Amino acid sequence: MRVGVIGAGLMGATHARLLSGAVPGAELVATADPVADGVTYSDGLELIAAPDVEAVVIASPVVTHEPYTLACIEAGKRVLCEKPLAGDPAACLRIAEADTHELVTVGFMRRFDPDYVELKARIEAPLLIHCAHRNPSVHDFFDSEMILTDSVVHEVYITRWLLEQEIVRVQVLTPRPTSRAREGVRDPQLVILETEGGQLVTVEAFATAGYGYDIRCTVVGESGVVELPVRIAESFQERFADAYRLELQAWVAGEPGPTARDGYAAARVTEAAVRSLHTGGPVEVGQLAPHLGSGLHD
Ligand code: ISE
Repeated sequence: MRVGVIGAGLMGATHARLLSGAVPGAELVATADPVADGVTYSDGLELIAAPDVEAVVIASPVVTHEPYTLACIEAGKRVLCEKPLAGDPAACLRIAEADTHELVTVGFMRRFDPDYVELKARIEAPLLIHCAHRNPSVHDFFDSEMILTDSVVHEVYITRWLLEQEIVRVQVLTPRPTSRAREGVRDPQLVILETEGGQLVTVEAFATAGYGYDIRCTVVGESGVVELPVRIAESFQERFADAYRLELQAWVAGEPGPTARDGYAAARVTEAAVRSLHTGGPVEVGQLAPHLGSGLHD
């Protein structure tokens, strides 16, 4: 598959490197970025239109995800779009509605992580999940809302995948901020998700934990507890190196992955979480667009 990568930042560079050798059947044929040196195109739309580009990876800023994803759908090209799928649920819905041929995959790579795959296989009659999402540090532009929309969105996706349940209610509580948090940023945060089946999920999100990148997940079931092994890394690229490679391999091989509907469902939950962050109370997620179907069991 001849792939073009839009965005030459951290994730674009990671995908481009993997596509140039680590992914059987893939060939990196073009890159695009408005400011980086050494790219094929400055405009992502030109890359999407290029006849030698069969499929596209979008790893550019979130505001560009909707126009680029829609252009790929229009051109009939498969696309792997980094998370979050778009900046708000309405944009995600427009993409999901346009994606009638299921050309869109969203970069929720954790479901390809071998530890999460094993965890899912061992879950029986789950009642509760406890998650922690700790980053050593984040960029200066990371604010309280991004902790939800950029970081916790992974737990939202992965708990829907682990439990095969939609999330119906969310509440965000915040302790006093760490002294490492930027002025006005609520870090850490405690997010409580409730599923349609009555399970509860807690997520401690700590964007400036300092000591390392540390992802935990403990599933409490009726007859036992299963959890991810503890693997403290320096960065998410290190912790999820296998997941990023396996995600691309699955995508190139045409295997199922996170869909545009998953991106839309996750955005609905993080939007509700942002509202809860500001009010402190629980917020209902509301019904997802029924015409998109369920899609929880892919
Ligand atoms: C980052 O954008 C990612 O996607 C990482 O997987 C996540 O752990 C981190 O919190 C995000 O900022």
